[in-house]
Amino acid sequence: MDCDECVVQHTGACHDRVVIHVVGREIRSGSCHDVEMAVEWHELETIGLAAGLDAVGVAGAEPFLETLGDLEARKAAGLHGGIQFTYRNPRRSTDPSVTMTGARSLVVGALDYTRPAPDRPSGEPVGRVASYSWEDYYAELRTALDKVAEALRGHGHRARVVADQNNLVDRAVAHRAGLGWWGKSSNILIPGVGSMVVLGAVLTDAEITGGRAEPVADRCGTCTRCIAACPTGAIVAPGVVDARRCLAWLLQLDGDFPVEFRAALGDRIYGCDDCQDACPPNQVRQRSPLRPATAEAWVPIIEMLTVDDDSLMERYGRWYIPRRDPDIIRRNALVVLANIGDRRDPATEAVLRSALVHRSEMLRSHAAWAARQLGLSHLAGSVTT
Ligand code: B12
Ligand code: SF4
Ligand code: SF4
Repeated sequence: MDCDECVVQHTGACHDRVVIHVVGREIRSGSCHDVEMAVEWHELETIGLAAGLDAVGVAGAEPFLETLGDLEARKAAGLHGGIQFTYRNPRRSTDPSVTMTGARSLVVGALDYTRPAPDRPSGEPVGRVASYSWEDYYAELRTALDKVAEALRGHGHRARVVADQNNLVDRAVAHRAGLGWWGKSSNILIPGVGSMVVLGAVLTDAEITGGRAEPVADRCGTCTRCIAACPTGAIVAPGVVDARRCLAWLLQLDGDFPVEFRAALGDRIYGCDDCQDACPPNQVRQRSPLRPATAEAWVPIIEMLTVDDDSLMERYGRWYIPRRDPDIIRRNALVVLANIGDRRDPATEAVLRSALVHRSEMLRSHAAWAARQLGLSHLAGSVTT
């Protein structure tokens, strides 16, 4: 379809936009000049904040070349530790136009998940869940970004929400949009909010007027608390995490949990907050969180090792679990039990006995390690660790 008013025959972007807009808005005339081309930033910002986002920003959708270089260099150096996600296809993850042809802008949203930490339940071994997983904050984030996307579509543009997926480097987008700075922990910190935010974006072919901000300058200064606080020394240089040592990744790794990091895991059953808990800007927020506390901060380890696959996945299925294999959750639970269990507790002994004869060789060997750690070597017998 051609535009009635343009002097030249339509090719390229103008032609594409006319077709899209005519379809999207049912414009009767064939003129691209009927179409509202640019969208005002203020409108999108108002919608995003009203939908519950704690910060919104806008950035151009040009490729993230520095991050492409970092992904490739870290992958080549092995620092990705086998992670796929954005490392599987770095070019796709760093070039928004691969996900949406003609992408021009990115509207970035951050949702603050700082909540007061619920007390650890007493009386039974419990695993600690990292605060970004106490609730499904990504669902909340996507719902809010959907509102922004709807508004863009209402203006006749294409819009697609991308949050914590493999096709966009979320931190780089937030950094370009001037939402925050890159901390030495490698997390993005938003001034006045901190790093305990989940990040996502709306990709759109719309031109957005206004709202562009300069990147936020570094505010870490001489602080190095996150580096010192990491239990495994995974922050190998400012802003660089070696995933092979990061507990958050090791909990998501397929296969055996590396023996050398099992003790350092402590009671963590999903994710790790140490580098963020140590961070002074986060502590300010943690002392006066804006939202009430919720439930899923602690999970019962014995129960995890007792219930069937369906019950386990029903309760923890929203976690990232390799191959959706419930035995990975049990594997992690056995390492936690080894670290915090009470050898005199009959329930602990019972779950170890049962795991030692499990059909999974991985679980048998983790159970043997746990038994030995707890001083119950006699249970392990000849099962190898
Ligand atoms: C892979 C991944 C992981 C991996 C690897 C983490 C990593 N640092 O790469 C693992 C599983 C370990 C992980 C853990 C966590 N993750 Co994660 N993860 C991702 C994922 C899927 C991709 C990240 C990526 O591409 N990294 C690539 C590398 C190259 O980027 P980078 O690490 O940010 O490196 C930058 C800096 O080094 C900076 N840089 C370069 N030179 C220098 C020099 C200096 C001095 C400094 C300071 C910086 C700097 O440039 C690099 C980018 O070009 C994103 C989601 C997404 N699609 O983007 C979420 C994401 C990054 N994770 C997130 C979260 C919440 C976490 C955890 C806090 C969860 C938890 N509590 O357990 C931890 C934090 C661990 C940590 N310290 O990073 C959030 C981060 C929010 C934020 N405020 O930054 C994201 C954005 C998910 C989301 N959409 O909300 N994660
Ligand atoms: S998430 Fe935990 S293990 Fe990973 S870098 Fe931070 S403190 Fe270290
Ligand atoms: S702990 Fe200090 S160095 Fe690390 S991210 Fe926070 S402010 Fe920056």
